[in-house]
Amino acid sequence: MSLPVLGFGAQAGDYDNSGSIDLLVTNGHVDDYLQMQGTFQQPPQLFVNQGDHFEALSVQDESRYWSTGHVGRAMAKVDFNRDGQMDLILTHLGERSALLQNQTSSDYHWLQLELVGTESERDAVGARVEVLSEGVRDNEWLVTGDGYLCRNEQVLSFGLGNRANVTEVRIHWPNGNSQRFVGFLSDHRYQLIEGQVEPHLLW
Ligand SMILES: [Ca+2]
Ligand SMILES: [Ca+2]
Repeated sequence: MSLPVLGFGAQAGDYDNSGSIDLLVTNGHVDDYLQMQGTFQQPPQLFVNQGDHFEALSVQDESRYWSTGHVGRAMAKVDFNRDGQMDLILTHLGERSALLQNQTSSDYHWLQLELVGTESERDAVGARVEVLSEGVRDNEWLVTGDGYLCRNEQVLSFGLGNRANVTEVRIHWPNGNSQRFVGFLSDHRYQLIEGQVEPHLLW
């Protein structure tokens, strides 16, 4: 029987770059009532997208972070080590913040995009991005206000699964203009500047 949890920070993200977006949530109760007998601290959860349902995954790691209780609050996504896999920063009550390095063993491909507006506002918040790879079209919006008490790294990260060939990227900028970019290699991060023709390889 699983214990009830109270969720705070939550993120939708493709932790293994399979192309299916998963769910992550940090938990912890609001008050440390004596009668609650230890449920003030609760473990975080990862729910894996199985197509028609989500399944809780028991995450094993040396730190035992995922199998022990915390009073979790904010959860933000960042790829701090630039390996294409989404890492997490979490804050807690009564405990130092945590930086969790994603050590998932995965050969799936990915593409990361940073947008810079010129005619649109510089952060390009509100842009819609389409990535076409091997006949599959993925969509993402560049938004702000990403979660409880936090903001994600401002990058759009696409898990491509086994699709290594990116055909094109279409940006629908906030001011209504649309633009098409080509010439991408998967497993890299690019910067796309509104009005410029070529994508800029960052890493
Ligand atoms: Ca996934
Ligand atoms: Ca990473």
